[in-house]
Amino acid sequence: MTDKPTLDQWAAAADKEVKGKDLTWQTPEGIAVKPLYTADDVTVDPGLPGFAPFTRGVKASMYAGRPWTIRQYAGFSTAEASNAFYHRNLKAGQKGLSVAFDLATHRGYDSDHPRVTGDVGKAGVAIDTLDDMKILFDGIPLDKMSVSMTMNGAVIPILAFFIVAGEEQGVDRKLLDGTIQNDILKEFMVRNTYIYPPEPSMRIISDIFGYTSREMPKFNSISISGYHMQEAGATQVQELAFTIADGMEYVKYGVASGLDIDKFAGRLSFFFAIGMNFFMEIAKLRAARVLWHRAMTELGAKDERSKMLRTHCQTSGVSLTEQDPYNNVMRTTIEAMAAMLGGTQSLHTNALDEAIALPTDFSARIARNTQIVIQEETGMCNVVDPLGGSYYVEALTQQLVDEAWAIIEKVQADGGMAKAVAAGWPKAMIETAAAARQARVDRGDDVIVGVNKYRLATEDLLETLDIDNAAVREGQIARINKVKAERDSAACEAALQALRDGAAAPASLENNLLALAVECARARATLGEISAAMEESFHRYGTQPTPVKGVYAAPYAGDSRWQQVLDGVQAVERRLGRKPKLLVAKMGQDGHDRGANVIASAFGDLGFDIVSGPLFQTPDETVVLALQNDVDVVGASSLAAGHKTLIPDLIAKLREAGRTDIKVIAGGVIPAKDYDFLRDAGVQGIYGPGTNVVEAAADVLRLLGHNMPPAGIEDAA
Ligand code: MLC
Ligand code: 5AD
Repeated sequence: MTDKPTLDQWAAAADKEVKGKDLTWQTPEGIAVKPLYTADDVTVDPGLPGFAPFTRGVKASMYAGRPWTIRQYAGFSTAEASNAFYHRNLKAGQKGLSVAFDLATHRGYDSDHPRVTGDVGKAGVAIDTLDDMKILFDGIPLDKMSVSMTMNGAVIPILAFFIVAGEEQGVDRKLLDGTIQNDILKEFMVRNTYIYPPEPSMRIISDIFGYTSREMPKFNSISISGYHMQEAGATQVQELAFTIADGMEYVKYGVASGLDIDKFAGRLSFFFAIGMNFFMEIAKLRAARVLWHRAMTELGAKDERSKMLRTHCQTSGVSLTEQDPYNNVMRTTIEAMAAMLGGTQSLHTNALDEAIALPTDFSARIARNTQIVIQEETGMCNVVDPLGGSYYVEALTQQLVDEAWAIIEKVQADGGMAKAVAAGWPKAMIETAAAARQARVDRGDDVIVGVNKYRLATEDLLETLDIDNAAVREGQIARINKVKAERDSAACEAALQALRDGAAAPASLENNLLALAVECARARATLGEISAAMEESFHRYGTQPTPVKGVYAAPYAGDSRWQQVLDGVQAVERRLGRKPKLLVAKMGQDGHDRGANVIASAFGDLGFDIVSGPLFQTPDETVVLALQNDVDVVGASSLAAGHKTLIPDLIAKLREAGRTDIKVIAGGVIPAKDYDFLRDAGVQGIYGPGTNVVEAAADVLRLLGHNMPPAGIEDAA
C-alpha cells in the first residue's frame, strides 16, 4: 500500500504543472479562492437541515418535501393586461404571483399627474384605484394564491388596496397569503423609489409590522432586499452584510414601537440576487441563514422561527446582455441552479430579453421553463442540500459569514443601518464597486461573452414588448375620473382627513397608518390621494448624486487609449477655454442610477466637467439645469422605458429655448428598434447596455468637433 499523498505533495505537483503560476483567484467579491479545498478548510459543522442555525436549509425535507415556489415577477400596462398574463403563466406551471408596479405607482402619483407622463404602464402595471387592484386579481383567489407585491414608497395605499380587494372577494384578512417588499432602507441606498424622508418611512414600516402581525398572520410583512444592491454593483459580501444589517434595523424599530419580537419576526422575509459567481452565490445563501440566526439571537428572539431566514431569489438582471441574447438563457440557468443549491424558498428567473425590455410571452415561457425543467426533469430536488459537506462550499460559507459580520459590526458601531444610510457610506461603497467593475469590463479583465469577447459582427433583431404608454394613460385617467365621480365624496374626504391627522400625530395603535388607509381604500380614495394625505406632514424626499472619483481611472494607469481620450478632452478644453461640460440627466420616475453614476464617475475621471442632475426631473427642469450650467452635452440615462416620451420632449424644449447647439445623447435600456425614432427626434448618440465607456467618451469628443481616432476594436466574429 502506498502512503496517502500529503497536501504539500499536491502543491508541488500542481506547481510543476503550471510552472509556478499563482492559482489563487481574486474574485470580484474581493475573496481569495484557492485552487483546492480539503477537509482542513472546513472549520464549522454545518449541522442538519431544518435545525438551527439553518445553514443547510430552513426545512428538514426541503425540496424533497415541497419544491421552491416558481414566482415570476411581472406586470405591465393595465391591470387587465397583467391579469391575463398572470392567468396564462399560472396555467403553464408558475406557482406564485409577483406584481411589478409602474414607477408612477411606486412614487405615489396617480396616472393623471403631470410628472409621470412618460412612466405610466411602462416598467410595470399602473394601479391608481381599488378598482385597478380588483381587476389585477380577478379570478385569482387571494386566500389560495400567494402574492408578492414589490412596493416600498407607496406601500400604504397598495397594501390597503390589496386588503380591501381581498375583502371584496370575500377573503378574511387572516387568510391573505403573500409578501410586501416594504424595504425602504435599500431604496435610499440603491433603488430610489422612496417618497418620504427616512424617519416617517421607518414609521410606516413599524405600522405595517403592527397591523400585519395582529390582522394578517400568514402575510410576510417585509422582503428585506439585497437584490438591488448587487444590481447596483455591490459585492456579495456587501450585499450580504447590508441586507442582514437592514433586517436588524427593522427589528429594532419594530421592538421600539412596542411589538414583541417573536410576534412579528417570524414573518420577515428576505430577497437576494443570484449572479454568475456560482459557488459564491450558493455559499451566500447559506451564510445569510447563519448570519440572521446569529443576529436575531443577539437581538433577543426566542422562537426559532424568528431566527430562520426564508428568502426569495432572482437571477441577476445586470449579468444579462443585449448582445447575443440567447446566451442569457444559459446564464439564467446557471444562476437558477445556484439559487436552488443555496436553498431558496422562491425564485424568479429572468427572461432573455432582460437587457432591453420587459418579457414577451415567448421570453417569459423560456424563463419559467428553466425552473420547471430543473424541478421536474433533473432529480435535483430529491436530495436536501446536496452540496453540504463540500470542502469548498463549507469553507466559502464560513468565510462569507466572517467577512459580512465584520461589516455588520461596523454598521452597529455606527449606530445601525438607518444612521449608516444617512451618512451615505454604504451607498458610496457600492458605487465604488460598480465603477471598478465597469472599468474591469471595459478593459476586458472581466469577460462577458458576446460583449467584450467573442462579439458578433452583426446582431439579429429580437422581438421585444412595446407598450403604448399614451393609450394606457388615457385609460387610467378615464377610470380615475369614473371612480371619483361615483364615490361618496364626503365619506372619502373624511377618511383622507383621518389619515392626514394620523400622519401628523405620533405613531400609536389608533394612528396606525395602514388601518387608516384601509378606510380610505374602502371609501375609494386613489393611490395619489392617500399618498398626498401623508405627504402633507411627511414631505417628499430628494437627494443630490455624488459620483465617486478616481475609481474608474485607477486600472487605466499607463493605458494608451485612455491617454488618447484624456488628450482629446484637453484639446477640446483648450479650444473652449474651459472643460467640456456634460449634464447627466435622469428624467421621469426612473430611479435606476447605477448607469448615470458610473458615467458621471468615468467621464469625470477623463476630465469632463460633470453636472449630476438629481433624480425624477421633468424635461423642463432638465432644460433649466442645462441652461443654468451652460453645458455642451446633455446625456439622458433611461432604464425604465420612458425614453420615447421624455427625450424628444427635452430636445423640443431645448430648441424652444434657442439652444440647438447643446447636444443630446441617450444611454441605458433602449431597444435597437427605437434608435431611428430617437435619431429622428434629434438624439446625436445612443449608448446601450454593453457600451465601453471610454469609447463612449471618444464618441462625445467627436460630437464636440474633435478629430478622435478610432480604437483598435477586436472583432472575433
Ligand atoms: C415549504 N413548506 C413546507 C416545505 N417547504 N412544508 C412542508 N415541507 C416542506 N418541505 C411550507 C412553508 O412552511 C410555507 O407555509 C408554505 O409551504 C410556502 O412555502 P414558503 O417556503 O414559505 O414559500 P413562499 O410562500 O413562496 O414564500 C417565500 C417567501 C416569501 C417567504 C420568501 O416572502 C415570498 O414569496 N417572497 C417573494 C418576494 C418576491 O417575489 N419579490 C419580487 C421582487 S422583484 P407557512 O405556513 O409556514 O408559511 C424586485 C425587482 C424590482 O424587487 O426592483 O422591481
Ligand atoms: N416584469 C418582469 N420583470 C421585471 N423586472 C423589473 N420590472 C419587471 C416587470 N415589469 C425585473 C428585471 C429587473 C429586475 C429589477 O426585475 O429582471 O432586472
